[in-house]
Amino acid sequence: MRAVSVALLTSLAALLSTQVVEVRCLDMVIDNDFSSNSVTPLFPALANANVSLLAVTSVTGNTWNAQSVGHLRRYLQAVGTANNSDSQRAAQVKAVSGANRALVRTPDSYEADAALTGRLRFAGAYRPFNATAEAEGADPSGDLQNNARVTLQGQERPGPLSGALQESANLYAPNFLVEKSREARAKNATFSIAAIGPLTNLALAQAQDPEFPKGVELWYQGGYLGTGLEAVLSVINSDYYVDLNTAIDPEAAKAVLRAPYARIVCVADFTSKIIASNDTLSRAAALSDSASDDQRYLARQISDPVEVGLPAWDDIGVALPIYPELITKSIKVRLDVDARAGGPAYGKAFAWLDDLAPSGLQEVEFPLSINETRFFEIYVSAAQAFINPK
Ligand SMILES: [Ca+2]
Repeated sequence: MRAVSVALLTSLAALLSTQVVEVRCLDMVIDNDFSSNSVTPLFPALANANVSLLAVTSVTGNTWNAQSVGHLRRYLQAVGTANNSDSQRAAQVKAVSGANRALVRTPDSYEADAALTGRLRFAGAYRPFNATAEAEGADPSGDLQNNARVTLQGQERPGPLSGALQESANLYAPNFLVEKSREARAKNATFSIAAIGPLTNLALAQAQDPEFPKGVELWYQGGYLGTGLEAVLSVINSDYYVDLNTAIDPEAAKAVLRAPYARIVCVADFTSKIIASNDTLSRAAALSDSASDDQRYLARQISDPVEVGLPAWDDIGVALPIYPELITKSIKVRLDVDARAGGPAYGKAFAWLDDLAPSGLQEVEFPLSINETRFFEIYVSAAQAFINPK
């Protein structure tokens, strides 16, 4: 009997120690083109104590980088104010400014190519300059020469920078990423980048240090393969089924997706089908009676967005590296981006099975579906950690 008990205890201890080892500790950077109402992708990373968020980096995409990093700083200030461990961890996160423009594409080249390449329903920073909208606080677009302008007004404006935000104010994202990869490689480790904007910062990091990709697990919200048909099925689809991050900077996307990252996952087409229900949004944005101004501000990002009903593209792009078990079906492909300007394939991704692919392409994991119920549970509880903190 005693021998059995000892064996049982030993195997229990082994089981427990295995479980301890299996708690994921993830070093992570989120790289994004922040615009209005884009705080929610930060929540799952900030709310999970097993995620070490090394920084959040900014890039040009939906708007110019200067405006994007302004939004980011405001979001990080709002999440860092509650007196609990999640908020204290969030207050330590760096905001790092990145590339001001794509490698090659500009608003002018986008317009000049449109007769051959076609148009984007939403063209982000490549939309024409709109002085009236910008005077009212809208995200800047067009006028590349003056891309450092910031139009944030009222509650959208970040306050004076202090702490981690001040310390990181003069960092530059490509340099920062190169350094983090060097540090990881020196420990024979990797860190994860949730790249939920154009890949310009990563392409610039690679140009600085060809070894950079080897220290990085890349999770890219882009590389859509099925847009050809989906985008013509309805007007809404022509907005939702666009590989915008790739289209904004096709040359960067091609360079990055061909580079030897430790892992590449393209979080693409399926995300455009995943849209939070009104019930999910109201649970995520629920406030207590004693909510602070910052908590009310964060709740409005969800409950009163500039545009309603958008897919959870970026939220999924950040959640999957933290919770890869959400993926229910995935394939492996060899993927490339067409970066030849002046034709309909410019900025579009293509893929092949291994044995049929052109040479020089990386293997890419391509999830096709996730556990949406569980994803939205994480979405709600992560938002509530900052909107209705305990
Ligand atoms: Ca984005």
